[in-house]
Order: sequence, then C-alpha cells, then structure tokens
Amino acid sequence: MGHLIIALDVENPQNAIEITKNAVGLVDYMKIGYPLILSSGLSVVSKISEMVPVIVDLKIADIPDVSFSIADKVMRHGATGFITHGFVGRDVLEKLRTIRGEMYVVAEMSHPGSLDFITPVSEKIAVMAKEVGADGLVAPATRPERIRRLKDVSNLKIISPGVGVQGGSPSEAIKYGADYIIVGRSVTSSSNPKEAILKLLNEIMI
Ligand code: OMP
Repeated sequence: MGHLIIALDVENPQNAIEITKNAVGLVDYMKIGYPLILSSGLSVVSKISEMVPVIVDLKIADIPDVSFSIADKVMRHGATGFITHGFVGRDVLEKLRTIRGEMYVVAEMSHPGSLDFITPVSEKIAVMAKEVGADGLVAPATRPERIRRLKDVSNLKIISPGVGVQGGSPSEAIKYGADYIIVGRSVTSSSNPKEAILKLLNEIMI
C-alpha cells in the first residue's frame, strides 16, 4: 500500500477510532503503544485491528519469560505484530521469536539520546535480529544514513520513525531504504488527519 504506519499515540479511544477510520485503505498499519493501552486497555487493540492491522509497540525490554508473557498477551488481542527492544540480547529475541506474528526489533532510536548508548551498538543489534529471524528493524528517519547502514548489514525490512515533529523527512527516509515510515503527531494532532495522511503519501511518492 502506501508504506505508511500511523503511531496512534492518543489517550482517548474514541479519538483513536476516528483517526483509524480516516486511515482505512490508506495506511498499512496502526501502531499502538503505552499511551492508548494504559488509558483504554488491551481491548482497543482488538477494536483497531478490525479496521487496520496493528503493530503493538510496548518496546519490550525484560527477561525472556516476562518478555514472552507481554508479547503473547498483546498478540492474543488480534495484533499483527509487536516491537521489542534489541539491546536486551539474543535470549530475549529467541524466546519472543516463538510467538506467531511479525516481530520488529529496535536497532537504533530516533531521538538525540540514542547516541549515548544504542547507536554505537545498533549494527550488532541489527545482525542479531536477522540471525534470530526478526521480520524487521526500527531505524531512525532522523539519521537517514543509518537506515541505509542498518539495512545493509541486516537485509531486513525497515520501519522508520522520526519524521515530521522530530525533524526527519519522509521522502529522505524512503530514499535511504525505509520500507515504511512511522508517523504520529503530524497526523494525530492534525485538525484533518485524512488530509495529513494524504499529504504524507504524496511526499513519499516524490
Ligand atoms: P511522532 O514523533 O509523533 O511522529 O511519533 C513517533 C512514534 O514512533 C512514537 O510512537 C514513538 O514511540 C515511535 N518511535 C520513535 O519515535 N523513535 C524510535 O526510535 C522508535 C519508535 C518506535 O519504536 O516506534
């Protein structure tokens, strides 16, 4: 479809459903994380999944059994995929890989603080993610050259946040190898989410 994932970082479930209605047929996934799940419960994952496939983003970072329990619970609510941190190591990723569904591993983050700890080891995380059979990596649109590098070392699908409010460019991210861009506030804070989505799709096609 449009190579677009909307991060549904809103707290009101009705608002989430309204935004999703505008996204049907235009975006590939809705990404649901802590803000919406903590305010609305896991049932919101099932509701949104009935309209658009959902990636649940709880950025899992725990010991293998606890990580498994978290991902297993969200996947039982109809999600198509989940996001886990990669820095926690191979045993966690191997345990999570036993769950059916798409597994995305955070290799490097989009915010400046990523440079403190994660960025220096992100290529190792990317290679490990490939070795354990992950479906894709999260890599930053704020540093598009890193998208290319992480894709080169892993040959994995890249989903890439950090466009719009965080400063990255959607078309640059795609040019550097992102398979999907992840966009939150540029859409969820817009007075016209559908128009914002169409504008992004137009930019990606350039
Ligand atoms: P906006 O900055 O509002 O477009 O939102 C970005 C979305 O991507 C949020 O849901 C973040 O949690 C998520 N994200 C990042 O911004 N940076 C990362 O490095 C990783 C993620 C993520 O894993 O999705």
